[in-house]
Parts: sequence; structure tokens; C-alpha cells
Amino acid sequence: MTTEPLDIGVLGYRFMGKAHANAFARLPMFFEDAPELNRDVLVGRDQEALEDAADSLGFARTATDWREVIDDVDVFYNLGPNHVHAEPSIAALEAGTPVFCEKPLAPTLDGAESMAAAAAGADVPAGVAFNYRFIPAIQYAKNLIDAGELGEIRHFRGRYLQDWLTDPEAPWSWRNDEELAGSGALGDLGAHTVDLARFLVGDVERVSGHLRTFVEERPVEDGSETRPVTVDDAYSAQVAFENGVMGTLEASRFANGHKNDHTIEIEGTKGSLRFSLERLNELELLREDGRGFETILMTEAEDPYIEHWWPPGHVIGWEHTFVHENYEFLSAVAEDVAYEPSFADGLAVQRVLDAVERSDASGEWVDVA
Ligand code: 4PW
Repeated sequence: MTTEPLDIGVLGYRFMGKAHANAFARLPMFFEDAPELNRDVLVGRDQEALEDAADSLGFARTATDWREVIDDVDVFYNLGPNHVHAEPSIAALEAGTPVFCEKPLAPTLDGAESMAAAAAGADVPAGVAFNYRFIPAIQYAKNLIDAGELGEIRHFRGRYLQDWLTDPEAPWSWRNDEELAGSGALGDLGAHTVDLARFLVGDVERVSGHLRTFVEERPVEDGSETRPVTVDDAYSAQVAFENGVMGTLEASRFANGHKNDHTIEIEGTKGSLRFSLERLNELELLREDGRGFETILMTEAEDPYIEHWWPPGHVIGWEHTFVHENYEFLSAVAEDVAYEPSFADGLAVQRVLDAVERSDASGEWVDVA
């Protein structure tokens, strides 16, 4: 167990940079046994923006080249766009530095395979930021399923719906580009759903997938030109799990009225559950012999992670999922033990995403392997 503060280097300072930096700041306040952290260095390319971000996010210094920091820090966070996940993460692992990487692991299956191979060859934790595993209701659901409370699981249904691209004039971003992102709603949103499916129910064996791009080009932010959209705006898939569970998956950035609507439904022979990210403090549960779903509030001290926060009944939010995952990951680093979801989990998710794309191209069911 390391007792020295962990020096943290972070690549990326926008959406995910802020979400994780917020978690670093909250950890010593709310998780007494979390390892001590030093927000050491923030990495990016635009020096001026980087310095502003380092000031507001509480980093001691900045660097414009990740190569200068990977060997110099105790933990490397890769929070950049998908196309910069592989090279810095692999180099950090080869230097013996633990890595935490945003999802999806890489834009392509090849990239994810190289990253998982680098993690397998390194003797340090390598984690993927599937933060929704660390929602109290999801942990509670996992415990119920593992304890057999729902009986044998028959169905898994997961949908992740957003609507920020409904307007055809919504600006182009890296998330709309195959080279930079890999895929669209499939990798950005579907990766989370597939991770929860694997976490709660098991591995996927076969898929039948469908992808669709509704708007083929979009204006760049300053309106000077348009650029092609080369990824999917939405996907759906039927999936067959190895253990016989039937699944349906869906994600869209065109689901008008749905802002960040990630829902999971699971039915078993003895009971069922329903979860919605937009009501993340609740879990709906049908128990054996129950006459309908009851809503369980996940705000009691005995609920996962809740004792660290507020008195019973005081709700938590999306940002807390990052605090929980960073608590688990950084504790694994300090104790030098394995962390899950690992790069191997990230690769397993990527194989499912790849199978959905292959199935869409061929028009047939395909095997995940
Ligand atoms: O990872 C996902 C993002 O890319 C997030 O969990 C939600 O959807 C919020 O932004 C996008």
C-alpha cells in the first residue's frame, strides 16, 4: 500500500477532464480512506486554454506533450477524444504507469486489442471509465442478481437515448467523425450499455445490429463550412448472451425529448428490475410473489457508497458516479491490486460494438468473437 500522495497526470481538460477533476477534489472530503492525491500535471495542446483549465481544475503544472509526463507521474488519466486513447495509454503502461482511460477503449477493435495487450503485459492497474457501474442502484442490482434474488435471468433491455443532434444544424464535432471517434451513438452511448449488460448479466455471444445516420453533414462551429458525418446517429441490436439471456439494445442522439436517458430492464424467473439514469437514486424492483414493482430509494446509509455522502434521503447525482469510480480505481493503484472494469473489459465491450457494425454491414447475425 502506497502512503505517499499519488501524483496524477491528466490528458484532456474539457467535459471528462472536469468530471474527473471534480472527483479528485471531492475524494479527500468524503472518502476518508481514499489515497492522498496530488493533481500534478494537466496535458493538452492549446497552452492558453490549458493554463486556464489547470488553474480552475487545481493542477500544479501543465505540459503540451504527454510523452513528458507518462514516466513522471504515478497515474496517467487519458481523457482525450477516442483517437488519442491508444498511443499514450500504451506508452504509459509500457513505462509501468497505471492508466485510467475514458470509454470506448479505442475507435477500432485493433486499437482496443493493442491496448488490452499492453495492459496484460504491464503489472499495474489499467481501468476503463465505465462510471455507471458505480451508481448505488446498479451495485445494488448486481448484488441482487448475484444472490439469485431475481432467479434465472431471461431478458436484458438497455437503451441510451439523447437528442442533441436532432437539429440538422447542430454543429459537427469529433464525435461525428469515424477517424476520431470510431463510431457514433454505438461507441459513445452503447459502450456504457454493453458494459452494464456484461456486468449485470454476462457476456454476449451473437448480435444482429442496425446502424443509421440521419444527417449526412453538419456545419462546423463557426459556420464557415460543413463536414461529413461518418458515424452512426443511432443503433439498435438484438443480442444473444452466452448464458441464454435474450437482449435488446438501443442508443440514439436523435431521441427527441430524451436528454441523457439510460435505462436498463432485467426480468428473471423470480423477479424483475428497472433502472433509469434520469432517476438514479431509485431502483424499481418486482420481488418474488410481489404484486407489482416497488420503488426502492437508494439513499440509506447501508446502500452502496451512500454513507460517504449525506444523511438518509439526500439524493446524489451524475457527478458522484465519477467520485465512486475514482475511489475504486485510485485505491486499486495505491494497494497495487487489479481493477475492474479493466482494459480486458473495455476490449470485450469493443468486440460487441464491432460485431454490431459487422452485422449491420452483412445484414446477418454475427458471432462476437
Ligand atoms: O460517456 C457519455 C458521453 O459521451 C456520458 O456518460 C453521457 O453521454 C454524457 O455525455 C455523453
